[in-house]
Amino acid sequence: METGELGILHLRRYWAKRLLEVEGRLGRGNARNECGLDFTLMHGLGLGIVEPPEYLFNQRPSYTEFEQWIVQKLGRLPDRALVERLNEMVSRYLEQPQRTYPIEQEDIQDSVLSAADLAFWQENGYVLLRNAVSAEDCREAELAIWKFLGMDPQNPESWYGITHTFWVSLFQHSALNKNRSALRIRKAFEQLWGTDDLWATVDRSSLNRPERDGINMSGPSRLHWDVSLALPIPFGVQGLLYLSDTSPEQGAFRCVPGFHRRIEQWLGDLAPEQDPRNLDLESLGPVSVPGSAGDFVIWNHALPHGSGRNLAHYPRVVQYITLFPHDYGIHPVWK
Ligand SMILES: O=C(O)CCC(=O)C(=O)O
Repeated sequence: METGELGILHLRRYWAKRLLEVEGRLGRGNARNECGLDFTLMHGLGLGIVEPPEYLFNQRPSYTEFEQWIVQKLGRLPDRALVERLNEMVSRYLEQPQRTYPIEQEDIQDSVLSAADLAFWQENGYVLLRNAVSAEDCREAELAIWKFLGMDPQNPESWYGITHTFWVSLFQHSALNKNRSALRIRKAFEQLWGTDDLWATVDRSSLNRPERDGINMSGPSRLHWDVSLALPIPFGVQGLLYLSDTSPEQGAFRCVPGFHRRIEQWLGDLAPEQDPRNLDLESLGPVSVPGSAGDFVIWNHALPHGSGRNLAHYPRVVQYITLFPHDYGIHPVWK
């Protein structure tokens, strides 16, 4: 496989596929099911999956320019150990069959979720890991977000400019990166997947403002799934880190407890004309999951979930972080 200056396998193919997509020429025949590979490569490199396609679509750069853009975004050359780990991941992705998760047998050292946490997880499909990150690290990340948005945490008038909606597209920041590599978060994901061979997402953050003039500003407050509902739904998890203390009425995360255990039956019982995503999911009984700054929520992606409406006085500030194995199942059909 041809590599460029950075020596990263599959990167050139990723670049070429995105450019074909811009031109509408990436047919089914052009690419194997490489969603998981593209996903892991971009997150593993530290870029995430939002900025690289945006840059490629807008600029249509040469491959050399793309590599230069990566170095400039990261503020450094990817180090040798990372390039080696990525290249090994690419080879394994292409050559070895996917594993079925969670893996029961692997022995995870220094666990952070207790037996009671794990029992709660099995039953409810979510779990709250207290003090996943220090108050200081949360504060750093929160301040980075306020600064990026050009808002003053002490001045509510500054919160309601027209440009901010809910999501915060700040990806490259040392405070956010530090949280992505927090040890307690890593350990919790290792316990739930059953492996320590995990990659961290480089995802967005969000700032969920108190409602004003009766306008709901709570982003994805409608309950939803981020995974395909084509059966079978492979095991998967998502996570968020509270950067500010969050009471239940302050737009806390919400989900339907235990739905991962009955989703397949529920989907199977729907009439063919019923679209699960457009049904009244509120009637399924969602709960709010409040937390203090530094607490981390992990949920099974089969749970309908969303943010809550913020009826309090201070924004809820959150960083999304998920750790995942490169070969976790992604259903090829989106439904
Ligand atoms: O921010 C939240 O509370 C929910 C986030 C969400 O719905 C999502 O990540 O899909």
